[in-house]
Amino acid sequence: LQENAKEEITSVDSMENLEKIRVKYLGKKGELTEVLRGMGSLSPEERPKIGKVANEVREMVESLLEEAKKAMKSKALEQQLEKEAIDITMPGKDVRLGKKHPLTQSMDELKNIFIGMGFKVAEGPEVETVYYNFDALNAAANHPSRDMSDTFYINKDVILRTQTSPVQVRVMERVKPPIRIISPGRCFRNDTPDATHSPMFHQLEGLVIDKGITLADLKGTLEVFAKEFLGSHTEIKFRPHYFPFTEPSAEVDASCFKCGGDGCSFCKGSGWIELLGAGMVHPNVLRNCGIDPEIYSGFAFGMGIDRLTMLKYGIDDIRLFFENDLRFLKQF
Ligand code: FA5
Repeated sequence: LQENAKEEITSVDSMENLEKIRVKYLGKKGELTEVLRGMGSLSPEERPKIGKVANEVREMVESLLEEAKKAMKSKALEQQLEKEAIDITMPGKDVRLGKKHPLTQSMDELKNIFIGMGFKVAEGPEVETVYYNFDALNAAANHPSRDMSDTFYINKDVILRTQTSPVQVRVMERVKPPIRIISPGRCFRNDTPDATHSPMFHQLEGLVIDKGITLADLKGTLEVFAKEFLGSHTEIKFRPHYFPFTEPSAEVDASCFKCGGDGCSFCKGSGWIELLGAGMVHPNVLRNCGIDPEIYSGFAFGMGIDRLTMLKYGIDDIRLFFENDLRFLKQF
């Protein structure tokens, strides 16, 4: 019986069959159980001898079963591990890293340049009132930029801001001079999209108010900005201009760093590129904000971030920024 059991157990091939063997020998009607049950009919002398042998056989069969069970379990585990093994020598899949949008990169860079000069960053709402966007900025009641064809009106008093200049007013109303802030953000104009116009674009406003601020301070600040953003060989020049909220006002051009002044598609052969609008804050604007123009003076400037970024990277169409074409975005 022991020999048979041993042979069957060692050649078993599944848990199910192992269980069958256990039942066959040790189950209620098992062969060994029968033997143990038959002990009653044995003589008192035979009983302990046979009993001892039968118990030994039972222990033996039990331990064989246990061993076989263990072996089968570890074999199954091994097979599973082999099946699910990972070949760590295989080359990995590319992890594609996301990047900041080129406009966000420009904005970060611009912020760093001005923060380095002691400016703080201020924010204002994109949905703005006519008062902050036009009236407080000294824009005449019939100024053409107020027209529906230039400005998106929500209602007669509320618009999408056409410039970041209203943030100047909001800051001056709230903060006593000295003031030194920049304000980057989105602006909206009812412009037909083309290579250099988008109905949604980005500006960065700058404002400095203190005692004794002059045009020379404006010039020095913008020179540092232009050299840092476009390259140390960059020069700037001021052209007289008109803005309702500055007096005097200027448009500021940079020497065309793309061609070193020889003329190229960016400066159309002139050697200069328009960068931004700027000027000394108009006394009326200071008064509108409760600042005495007899005591304080200041300058302001506003630049188009989209156009500056186009210039810096040689991008020839503003619409590329907003089409989310990865082939374009991946290059920055
Ligand atoms: C202004 O908006 C003035 N607020 C700037 C200013 C601030 C002057 C402080 C003086 C003192 P302007 O309308 O020129 O100025 O616009 C400034 C810049 O915004 C332009 O040079 C251009 O780069 C950008 N811009 C204007 N309209 C669009 C548009 N539709 N798409 C892309 N960029 C635009």
